[in-house]
Amino acid sequence: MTGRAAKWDGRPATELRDRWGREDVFTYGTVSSTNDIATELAEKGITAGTIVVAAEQSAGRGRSGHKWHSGKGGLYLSMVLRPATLPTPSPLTVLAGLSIVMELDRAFPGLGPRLKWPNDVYVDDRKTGGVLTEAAWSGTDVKHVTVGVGINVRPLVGSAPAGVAASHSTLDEVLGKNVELIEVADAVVRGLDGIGDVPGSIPRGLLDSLDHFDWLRDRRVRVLGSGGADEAAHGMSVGIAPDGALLFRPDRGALRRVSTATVEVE
Ligand code: BT5
Repeated sequence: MTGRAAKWDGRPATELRDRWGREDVFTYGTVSSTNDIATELAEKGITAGTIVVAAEQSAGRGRSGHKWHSGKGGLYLSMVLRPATLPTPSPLTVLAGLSIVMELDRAFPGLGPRLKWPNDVYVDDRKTGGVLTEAAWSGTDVKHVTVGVGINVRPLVGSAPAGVAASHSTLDEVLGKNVELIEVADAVVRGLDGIGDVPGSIPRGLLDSLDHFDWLRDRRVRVLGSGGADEAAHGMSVGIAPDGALLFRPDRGALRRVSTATVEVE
């Protein structure tokens, strides 16, 4: 079910367009996924920087077909990017996550957000948000990219599945107050705007921050390959490389770079 709404968070799209300084912002009540809408708009030629924001999602999703629980009271926002090139693998997801975490840190003193490689926003050692980057290609040329961001703001009411209910955090609960959704959206938009044309690697000026906000650094982890738990490698997460790869030191063997994987702490 998708319903274009005149307002989001009580604000008309025109106000959000002015606030965020761009040609287009599309506001929705309930939408399947803001990434779907943004990607459809991108296919039709909408300008870079266009934002789609919804009050809730009926089919919010994460990576690899995971579900993203998207009840009312969270932020669900996607932005269209049109980078000239996109390396594969690309540092974009890590860069977007880092930029958002840095902006949340500035906007909400005491929150202490962190990036859990590659795409999770962690607060209070639990997952508060995530980034989903989806690119459309024409052969080897990138046509457009949609970066979707979900952040838990209000407490997730009853409908959250048990696994999520046990392992998430929300901004309201950690800060002990009603956080304004618009302030969360402002921080996310500033973070995404800061990416510019997607660089081939994370800019030098951000590498200290990458290290500082890296939630996995110096933690014991298991890295799950495509074979699932049976193929887990155990060791230490030691950092993130400028190209966005996780640096993992297995218990046996040399330091390795991991570009795609699920990482769990032990
Ligand atoms: C993500 O995937 O973390 C990316 C989430 C991106 C959501 C945004 S919302 C706007 C845009 N439109 C969309 O449809 N998506 C984007 P991943 O790393 O695969 O993590 C997914 C996992 O997080 C799930 O399998 C659950 O275990 C957990 N999870 C689901 N909903 C959650 C929530 N609300 N809070 C915390 N954890 C959640």
